[in-house]
Amino acid sequence: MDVITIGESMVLFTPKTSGLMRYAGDYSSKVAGAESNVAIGLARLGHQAGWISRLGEDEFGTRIHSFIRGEGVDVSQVHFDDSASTGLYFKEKITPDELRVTYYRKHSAASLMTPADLKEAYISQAAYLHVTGITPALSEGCYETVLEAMEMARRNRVTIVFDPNLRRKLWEDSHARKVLRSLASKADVVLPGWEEAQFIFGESSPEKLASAFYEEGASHVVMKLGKEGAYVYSEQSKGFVEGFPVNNVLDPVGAGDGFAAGCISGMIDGLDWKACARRGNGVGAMATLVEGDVEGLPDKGRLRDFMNQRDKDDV
Ligand code: KDG
Repeated sequence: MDVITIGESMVLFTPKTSGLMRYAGDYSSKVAGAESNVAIGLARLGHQAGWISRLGEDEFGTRIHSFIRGEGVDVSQVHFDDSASTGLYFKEKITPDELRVTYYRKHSAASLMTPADLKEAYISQAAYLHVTGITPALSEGCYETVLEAMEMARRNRVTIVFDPNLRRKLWEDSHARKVLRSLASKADVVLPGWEEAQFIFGESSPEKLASAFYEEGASHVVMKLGKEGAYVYSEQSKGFVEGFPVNNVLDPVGAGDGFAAGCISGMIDGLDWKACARRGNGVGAMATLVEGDVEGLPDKGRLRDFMNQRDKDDV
């Protein structure tokens, strides 16, 4: 296994019309969840990815399980729990510029995860463990599960990649700040957004904030700067990596997960840190061109064509 990740996935409903959801009659539905988005992104790029989670023993749980398995992700460590429901999430396009996300996931099956959901033998055979700041926000049990997974990874020399993925709707700011900072300090690679880094350490430049994560324990920091690209900070290399700005963004949600998938894909392929960030930028940009969190994630051929075309356009 190249990468193992842990987290909650939900059925995502999007009204077919814009405006407030109270007026919506028709919805489309898809599958989403930051960590499974990354696993799917990696599988599309030809890597072996596994996803650990719990789902409700209900139709939505079955749908998510089938979809993620169908994308080529290993779901052998996903448990169905008949004591709770699968989480749901709604993405409302109120105006062309205003997107609102609403969760129905309190006490969901995934929020009942505990360290007992983890098998050390499963985690130890991976090269990378990917965790995000969403899972610890779901419940105390989920927080302990993430911590335990990181400890298992550390004991077995599995490289830990942490994406803060701040979701302010899920927890209180001061608690989130403390937990995200502490988890980042236990990771090898941190993939924060610039705004998330400022939330944790206070307003500052990407260079200073990346070095703050480094000083606290991460050996590599790849900071997401949206369409501007990324900033890389590690002992071997430091500097900005240009992004692939796109004019026709259809759905920005999931771009960060695309970035993580591209960046980790580069790490698996042994690229240098700037090239990892560049691949992350490419996958992140492509994710925004299609509606849905994962539908725009490319395979290697499409990614290569997109990045080559952009390079030609720049000449
Ligand atoms: O990064 C995209 C995620 O935000 C989305 O898939 C839903 O996992 C999700 C969350 O917790 O917001």
